[in-house]
Amino acid sequence: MLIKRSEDIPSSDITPESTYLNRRKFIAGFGLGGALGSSMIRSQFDSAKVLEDEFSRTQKDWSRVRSDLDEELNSYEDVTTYNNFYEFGTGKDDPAKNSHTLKPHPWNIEVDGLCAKRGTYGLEEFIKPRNMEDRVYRLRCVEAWSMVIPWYGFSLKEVIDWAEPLGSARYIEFTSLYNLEQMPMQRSFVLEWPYVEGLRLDEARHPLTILVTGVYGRELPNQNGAPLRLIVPWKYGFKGIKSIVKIRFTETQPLNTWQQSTPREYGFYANVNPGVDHPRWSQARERRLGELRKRPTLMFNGYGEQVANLYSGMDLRLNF
Ligand SMILES: Nc1nc2c(c(=O)[nH]1)N[C@H]1C(S)=C(S)[C@@H](COP(=O)(O)O)O[C@H]1N2
Ligand SMILES: [Mo]
Repeated sequence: MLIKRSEDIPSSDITPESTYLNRRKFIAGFGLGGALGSSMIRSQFDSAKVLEDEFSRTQKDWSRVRSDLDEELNSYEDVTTYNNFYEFGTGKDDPAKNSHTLKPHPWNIEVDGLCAKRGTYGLEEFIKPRNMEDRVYRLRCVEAWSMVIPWYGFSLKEVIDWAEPLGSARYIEFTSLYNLEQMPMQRSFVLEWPYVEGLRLDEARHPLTILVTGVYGRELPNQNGAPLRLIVPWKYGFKGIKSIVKIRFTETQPLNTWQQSTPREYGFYANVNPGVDHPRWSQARERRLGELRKRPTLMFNGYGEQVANLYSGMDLRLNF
């Protein structure tokens, strides 16, 4: 991959607004150390020039993609310090604090179920043949906050076409890592582990659905679901399962973790829908991180033109 490991870069300095001035501060910051160990500082210092070049390249790219969506990006800081990843705690700042125990390399992906390519694949061979792209998508959490994030990944459709699902396959199921050493909080029973998600095969094949390996032009930090996670931009954030170890093609609808845990509150579809309230709060408005005033939530998170046809004829009150 072209991109830098995220831990090589102090997150506080990576924002879309980073200017020449910020970049200088960023380089000067290498001398400060902070919480970093000395070997880390040395390796950062050695690669400072490389990073500066990389940094100016990505800045250019971000201004282009940003104008495509016409919305301000959330900062790298927001994206990597305000997270949901219950394997590392239920607080928004827990994943950034606790996910250092996750080891995203080496990593294997198991492909299973109703398809021709069943087997276990190393992450590299699973990812390398795909068309990697930068894509800016909104992420809307069911808890009524949202962000705009520059992801780096590839269409899930590429994997599906490669895997050759059988005619009987109608759904795809994803499973996160279950590992008590890397995810010690899986000893507690906040949710059933491992975390599981699912999509109907036509949703999974939609060009907006991506598997993500990076964010902000850099390798996905552990707290965001390294080394591989799902993003389905018209659905609530909980569909975006992190640290995926298994993909399985099925005939029957997978039971996703949140539906299993609280079926009254979380369904299989989880389409962003301002007209269907969560039983304990409204879904009509959302707070974009960094903004004070709430904004109205858009049907399908603003992607209705592209995805509404997937649900024609369905009652989205029943299928929430
Ligand atoms: N394995 C796993 N995946 C997960 C979660 C989780 O707790 N465990 N939380 C989900 C929820 S509720 C949201 S909103 C998004 C948050 O993604 P982010 O932290 O990268 O913004 O991850 C989703 N994927
Ligand atoms: Mo969420």
